Amino acid sequence: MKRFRGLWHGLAALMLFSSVAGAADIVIGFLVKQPEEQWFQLEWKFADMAGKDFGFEVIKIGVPDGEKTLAAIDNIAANGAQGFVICTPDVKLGPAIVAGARANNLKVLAVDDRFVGADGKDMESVHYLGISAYKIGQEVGKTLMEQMAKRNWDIKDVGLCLVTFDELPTIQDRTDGARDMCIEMGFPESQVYRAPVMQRMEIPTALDATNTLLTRYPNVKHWLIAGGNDSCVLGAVRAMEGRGIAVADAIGVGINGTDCVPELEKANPTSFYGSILLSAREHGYLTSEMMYKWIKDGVEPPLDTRTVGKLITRDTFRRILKDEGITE
Ligand code: FCA
Repeated sequence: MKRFRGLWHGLAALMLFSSVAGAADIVIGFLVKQPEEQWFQLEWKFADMAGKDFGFEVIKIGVPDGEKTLAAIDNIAANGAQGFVICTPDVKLGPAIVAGARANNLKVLAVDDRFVGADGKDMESVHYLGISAYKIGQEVGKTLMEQMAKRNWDIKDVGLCLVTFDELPTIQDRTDGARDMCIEMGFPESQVYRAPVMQRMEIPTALDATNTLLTRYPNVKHWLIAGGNDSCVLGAVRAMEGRGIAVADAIGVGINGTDCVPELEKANPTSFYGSILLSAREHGYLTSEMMYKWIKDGVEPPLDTRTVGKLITRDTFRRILKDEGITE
């Protein structure tokens, strides 16, 4: 009897093992340009969740430049992947990424940042999931104008600081949307000032860009701040603090909603008013699920999927982030 039980346990273990091995029959890559950013950490977290739910393996690789991107594509193919989701470090790498995918017989889905072809146009034939960037920018602009209306600022003393990164179309659309909405709601166009960040959107690069701007416009008393993402706006907020601009004299609204959590958790409010929270779940989970079903069942994802965002502030972020599965 004892021997039978042992045999049975052995068989059960074997079955379990084969089902795990079977689960890894499908392997996908998930490559991101800035793995240190909370946004991308969350995309990975949700990709893993999809892998667990559907039974596929996710190989996660940070790809900060072109060389690492092309090496990662070869690497995941060598490790059995049949496709990958990617937020590229440079949209102009699009044609090279597509060539690398073809050479390795991999399917590719671009997330967040859409590939741009040699002709400078969006590569519309490459499947893409991104945000409704212009609309989300408009929400930033609307929030800034509504908050400004609550303060008794003389409009002639106000500047709109736009922390831009025009190299990336999804970012340009966001800052254009914010600017256009402010102007539409009555903000003087001549008081819109641009602070372009260099190379990468990070807090230090945004801080430097804003410092340059503040040096040029020392007479502005109050600031509205919009930018490509949370890091851009956080950098601007830090620059203003560094110049001694009072917390109440600036209003910043970010985009992502994931990289500003420590800021919103601070005991005392800063000028960072809130952020438009994007759906890391859809960008991580849904893209991975699409890739899995494409590989497994031949179900081709839609060519262009756009996601929306919602405002979070110090008052609401805890509840909303919990509902979205971002925090416990
Ligand atoms: C771009 C930005 C990220 C995030 C994403 C949706 O890739 O760099 O911070 O906003 O779009």
